[in-house]
Amino acid sequence: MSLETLVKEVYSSAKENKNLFIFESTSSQKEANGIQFQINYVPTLAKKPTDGNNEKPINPFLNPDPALVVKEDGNYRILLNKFCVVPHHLLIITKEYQPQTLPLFPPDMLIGWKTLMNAYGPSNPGMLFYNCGPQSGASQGHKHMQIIPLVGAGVQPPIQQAVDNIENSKAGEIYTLDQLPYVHVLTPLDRKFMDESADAAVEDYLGQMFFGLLDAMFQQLRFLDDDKEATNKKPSFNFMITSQFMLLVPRRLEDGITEDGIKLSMNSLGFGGFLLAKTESEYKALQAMPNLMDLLTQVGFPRPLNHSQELHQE
Ligand code: B4P
Repeated sequence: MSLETLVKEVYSSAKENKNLFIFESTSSQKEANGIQFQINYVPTLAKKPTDGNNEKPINPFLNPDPALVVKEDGNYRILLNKFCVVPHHLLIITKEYQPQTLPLFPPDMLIGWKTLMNAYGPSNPGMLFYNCGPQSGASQGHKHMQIIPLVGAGVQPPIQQAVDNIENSKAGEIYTLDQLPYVHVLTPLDRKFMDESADAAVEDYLGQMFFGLLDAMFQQLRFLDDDKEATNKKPSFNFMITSQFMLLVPRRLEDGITEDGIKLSMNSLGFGGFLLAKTESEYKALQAMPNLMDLLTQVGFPRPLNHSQELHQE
């Protein structure tokens, strides 16, 4: 059975048997620096069940609910997100405990890529993201990547609108985008090479691209001399990969504060162009922000303006 069919079947049965929570959302768009951000308003998420104030929080990924397991694959499990806003939201978790503070390694990247390419059908790849480290917006400490579908053939996340502005973009080169005022590094991917290559070559390629980006990210952080304390902390970053590109954004803080003084936790999805509001005041505060980029810049590292050109390409 194809992974796409398996995802649909396990999701339908988990939904029918109430093994997962589905949170209804409404969304609106708001433009910032030429990108149409999507603001998802999910009021019922504020009432999401928790495991109380346990001194030792339960690790939900060590013995996950079998009703949510889509597939066992070597050292990994592909699992449905128990608390989903977007149907068919998947997690790829390591079977054995590994900390979420580790970077992704080539085998993580390979299963991530293959799942991304097949979970929703080859013409509908989704977006994979990884919230790494204490300031990244992650709530679970057991290593997990996440994949959400992007509904509609060929659909890309809002951030693609900025990626499309790179002139003569070349796979494997590292870029920073003028529209993004926070430190980030991005590389377009050679999907044709990956479609036509054996797993071992794809794994090598993805590993090289990821570690190349990670190096470039640390290089950019070394340019910043105004926040040594933050850069010396355990590194946190948000990572995403689509069928087109990889993006890394280093994180300084978990929460941003809106003009109205409302605290909002941000994860990788924010940098892909998807923002989340759990209360009406959060939703209104996001809509009222003069520039949503300010929120992302607060939780990332402001980018020094005079470096924008010299870091443009490698
Ligand atoms: P983390 O990396 O640790 O954290 P997160 O995605 O930021 O979600 P968080 O858990 O902080 O929840 P939040 O209220 O912000 O990921 C852990 C993942 O494991 C989450 O997806 C979680 O739901 C899932 N999980 C926890 N316990 C589980 C279990 N027992 N079995 C299976 N899965 C389990 O956000 C709530 C939901 O909204 C999350 O799914 C989040 O990914 C999603 N979301 C966040 N921003 C969004 C946006 N802009 N648009 C749509 N959805 C969004």
